[in-house]
Amino acid sequence: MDPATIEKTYSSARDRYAERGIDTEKALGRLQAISLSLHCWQGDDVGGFERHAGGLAGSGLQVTGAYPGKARTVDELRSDMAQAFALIPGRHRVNLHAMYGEFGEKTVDRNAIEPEHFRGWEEWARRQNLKIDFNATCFAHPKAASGYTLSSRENDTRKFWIDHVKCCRKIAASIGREQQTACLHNIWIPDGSKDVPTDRWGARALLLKSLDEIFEVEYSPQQMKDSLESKLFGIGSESFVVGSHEFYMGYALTRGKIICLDLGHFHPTESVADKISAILPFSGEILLHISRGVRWDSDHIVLLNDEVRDLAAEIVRSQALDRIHIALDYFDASLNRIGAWVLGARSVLKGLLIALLEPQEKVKELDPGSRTLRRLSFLEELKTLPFGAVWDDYCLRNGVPPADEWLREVEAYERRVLSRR
Ligand code: RNT
Ligand code: ZN
Repeated sequence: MDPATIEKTYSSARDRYAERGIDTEKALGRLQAISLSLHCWQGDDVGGFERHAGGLAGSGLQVTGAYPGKARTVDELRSDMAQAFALIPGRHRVNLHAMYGEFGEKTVDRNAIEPEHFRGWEEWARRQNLKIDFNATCFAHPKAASGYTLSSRENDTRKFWIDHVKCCRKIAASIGREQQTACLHNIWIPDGSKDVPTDRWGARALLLKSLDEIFEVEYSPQQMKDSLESKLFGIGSESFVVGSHEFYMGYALTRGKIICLDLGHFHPTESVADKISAILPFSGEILLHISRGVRWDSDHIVLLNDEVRDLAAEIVRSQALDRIHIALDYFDASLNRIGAWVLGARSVLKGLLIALLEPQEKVKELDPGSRTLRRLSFLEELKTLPFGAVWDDYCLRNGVPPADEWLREVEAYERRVLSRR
């Protein structure tokens, strides 16, 4: 598509929206201010760069597919991520996991990792004008093979993971200090039981104790913020997950921590969009892991589906863009991994654009039950407005390919770089 056509189409789209009282320029300005946190782990199937990588056994995570060209080194991963960022409009963040440190020839166990192991990432991020978020890696390790980490009954194992998370928070704070804006540190643990447990209380009491010990060390929220990610079940933890939604809700709200809601971590018909207005009155912020579960928490690439649209609409209607951190979380190894990042990120941004193109006052006025038919009709009408033309113009302004033209660049990169791996 040539720029002149995009601009022309945009200008007629702008008029269509204006007729409905919607200012497309304002919406684009707001979209420009949103940063997504792009998960590095899509680039190498949650592998990491440790010398003794543990594999995902016992983690409840499954990556399927064997598409060639995955990143094998930190340089390859950075190059792949830079390529992805070049095709996503806007300024975004990079989400790291502790297993992606640069440990050189040494074996550095998880309870000994230091800020220095992430300096390379910091330098790269600075050059790329990206901010960093961070995650403790409480899986893919022999000490996580039992399926229990922070709630392990074995004191040594529990202590090991407590120390690991303490190291990670220190790293996050150091990153935040360097980048002069908070680094979000998320904790997800696989802990749980495949079959009927008999002591749910015991495991949860241990998790509570471990978390309290971890958070004894305080950091400035200007440097780092903590979030806790709940889950309903995992492969191998079907009967019991220690860090369930209720557990972390209680914990986060009583300790002033952020709750992380992953779209794949709830009952399939449960709406994460609905949870926002239920949590924000009690909590300053929320972290979202945008994912797409197909029949289970399968971590498929995010698409612009109803779930994403509903979630984006709810974020915007809540006037909570500054209180909600949006991260992506999926891993598909069956296709070009850079394309997976780009497609997912662009889909989320499109969802947000659609939400920003909603006339807020007007839709609120239509909320009363007596106006249901008018409300539904209006929302249906909004769906047919030409948001694609606004999106393409946004891409143009951001110097990234419009429509599906980014695909050509992903394919060229595959021929030029990935196919040689
Ligand atoms: C697992 C959680 C968690 C992980 C990443 C790798 O079910 O969603 O967020 O996907 O930390
Ligand atoms: Zn997640």
